[in-house]
Amino acid sequence: MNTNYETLLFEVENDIATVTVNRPKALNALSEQVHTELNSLLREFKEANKDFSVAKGMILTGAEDKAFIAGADIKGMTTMTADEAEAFARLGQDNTLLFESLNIPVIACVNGYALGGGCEMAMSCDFIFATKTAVFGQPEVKLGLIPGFGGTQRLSKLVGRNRAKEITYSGRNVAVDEAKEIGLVVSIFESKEEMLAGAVTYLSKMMRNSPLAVYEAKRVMNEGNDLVVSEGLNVEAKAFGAIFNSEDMKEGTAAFVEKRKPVFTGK
Ligand code: CO8
Repeated sequence: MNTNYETLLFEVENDIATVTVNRPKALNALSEQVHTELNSLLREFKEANKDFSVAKGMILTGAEDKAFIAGADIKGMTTMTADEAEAFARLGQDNTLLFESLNIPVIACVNGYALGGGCEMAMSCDFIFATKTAVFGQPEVKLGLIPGFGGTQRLSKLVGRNRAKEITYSGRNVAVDEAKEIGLVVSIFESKEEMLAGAVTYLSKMMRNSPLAVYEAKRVMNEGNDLVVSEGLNVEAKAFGAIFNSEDMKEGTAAFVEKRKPVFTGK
């Protein structure tokens, strides 16, 4: 895999991949270059990791302490035409869909500002950890814009439509305690170091489970999010049946009966 990017850092340690948006001087704002590089990285990773050989969990974070991602790059947007802006929105949206389609759990580790596009990227991860200084929000209307990397859709699904409208129409900051209260954030940590260590601990625990079963749970839950319950139940039943053909299912149930720890292979 190509791991050399100008605006991203990518490393894998103990089966956990960490993607860091690395433009700290611009508070990690999402320029076209960031989204283009992220698109290449996620596509290549998805292909290479079909058998879980690259990583079994992923962390998305921002370089340094001040910001996770302070939004789309406002300076870059000032010269865009309407067509270019739509293409930029679609590129960013594609990256959110890529995070959702990865076969492993992805935790957004939010340090400092997660505004606009930053909040949107975090919401496309499986869940969000945050430091006590984290600040969320969709301030686009203050710039004469609307959210364009999925915020008009995903925030409602996470916190309810009325709360999402109130946050989006006002463009106000949402402090981390409120973000946890409304279900946007799962856990709050004292510092970035503690948060990253917490994410590694959490992912390591999940990695003792069948990677295939975790992926199927993620896939079915994400797919079901866009369906009415009866259709979602159909997707669930099909996946529940299909997983009975897996080696992991046979190993997991046999290990229980034989009173031993399972050894999962992701097959
Ligand atoms: N884009 C570009 N540069 C940024 C951004 C940004 N979003 N945020 C911060 N920066 C830059 C600043 O310009 C500054 O650079 P310089 O020193 O060269 O002037 C540097 O980062 C440090 O920022 P500040 O000096 O402003 O730091 P403060 O501590 O004073 O303030 C804030 C921090 C409050 C986070 C402030 O920087 C801010 O308000 N940033 C903008 C936040 C925002 O509005 N985000 C939403 C952007 S719009 C968006 O995300 C739309 C997504 C969908 C796009 C769809 C495609 C068309």
